[in-house]
Amino acid sequence: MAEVQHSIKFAARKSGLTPHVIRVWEKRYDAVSPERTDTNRRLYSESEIERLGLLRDVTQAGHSIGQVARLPLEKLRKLAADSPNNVKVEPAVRPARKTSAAGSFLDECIAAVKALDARVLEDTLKRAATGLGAQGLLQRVVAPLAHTIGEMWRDGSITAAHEHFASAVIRIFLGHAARPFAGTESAPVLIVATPAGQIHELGALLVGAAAGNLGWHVTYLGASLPAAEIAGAARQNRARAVALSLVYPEDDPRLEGELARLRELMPPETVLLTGGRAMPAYRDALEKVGALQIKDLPHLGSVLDDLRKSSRKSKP
Ligand code: B12
Repeated sequence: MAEVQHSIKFAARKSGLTPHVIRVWEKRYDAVSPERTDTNRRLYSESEIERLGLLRDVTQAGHSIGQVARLPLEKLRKLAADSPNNVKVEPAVRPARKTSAAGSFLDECIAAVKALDARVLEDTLKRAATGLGAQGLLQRVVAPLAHTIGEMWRDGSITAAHEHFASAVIRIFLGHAARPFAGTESAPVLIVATPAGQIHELGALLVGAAAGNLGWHVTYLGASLPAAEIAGAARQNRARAVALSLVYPEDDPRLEGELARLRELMPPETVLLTGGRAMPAYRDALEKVGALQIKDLPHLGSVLDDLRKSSRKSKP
């Protein structure tokens, strides 16, 4: 009996990919070879749909589509089963394209990334800062831009060079953008870093820029710092809080020890704040050290306000 064949819509729903990603993976990487109807519509077999789902899982776990697209089904199954993030995750959702000002700044940024045009990217970020204010720039343009770039790299619509380029421009821009936000001498101090093993830095930069804009005195330490260094900086600057960004990996066995050491070495009154896409994976370890788990930048704003109020009250 002939195998049942399905439409691209069905294949997308079952595999958790978008039809756009399926087409790109087919055209650029030969990931699948669907049959065609008389009217040239794609038709996918059950095994091709399984293949697409597995490709989604392994790319989500960190393999690039170029490396895995043509692997035989058996190998893909094994790779997915061995992958450290072997959990079904919800299909990635790209930020909805709005026709709002933020949406069009975001579109312009994406076009500049595709064109590798640093001048246009910087200029667009500057205009977004003026048009939307600092928090609007960070929450509605830079954060969704980082997510979109990650998705586009994963689905193969941009290359690693585009991703590196965008990260470099955003990093420099946020470094400069944070300066005019720097708080006064009497402002409470926030130390921002990522712990050892966490090299993704944009989340930490976003947090530093957001806190600086809210009047905090930010000491930005950068990425992948051992606990003793972070704690030393917290003691030296009498920090009210330390903010850590956790992005990738989600299964680093050393992180629990790093967090415990940090809590032990930091002044007891310094509050530990954490956020980032990998944060939920370390929930138990974070609870053990009493870290506040903050879901996004607006939430950070209200936590920082509360901390500020409570330090004012406790001052003689
Ligand atoms: C830039 C980038 C890189 C750059 C990093 C450069 C740098 N110096 O930072 C480079 C190119 C080096 C890189 C490398 C890799 N990357 Co990368 N990268 C990204 C990208 C595009 C942005 C990363 C980032 O900084 N995000 C941080 C912020 C912007 O996002 P967020 O965590 O959701 O945080 C939000 C909030 O939670 C909040 N927040 C963040 N931190 C904190 C902290 C506090 C205290 C608070 C309150 C809030 C807060 O701010 C954000 C705003 O909403 C992401 C895409 C993405 N969706 O994030 C992929 C991504 C993180 N990378 C990924 C992967 C797989 C890799 C590699 C393994 C690729 C490879 N095959 O080599 C390597 C890993 C390197 C390593 N050893 O860790 C995957 C991770 C998938 C997974 N399983 O989790 C992602 C998600 C891309 C994807 N869609 O697949 N990457």
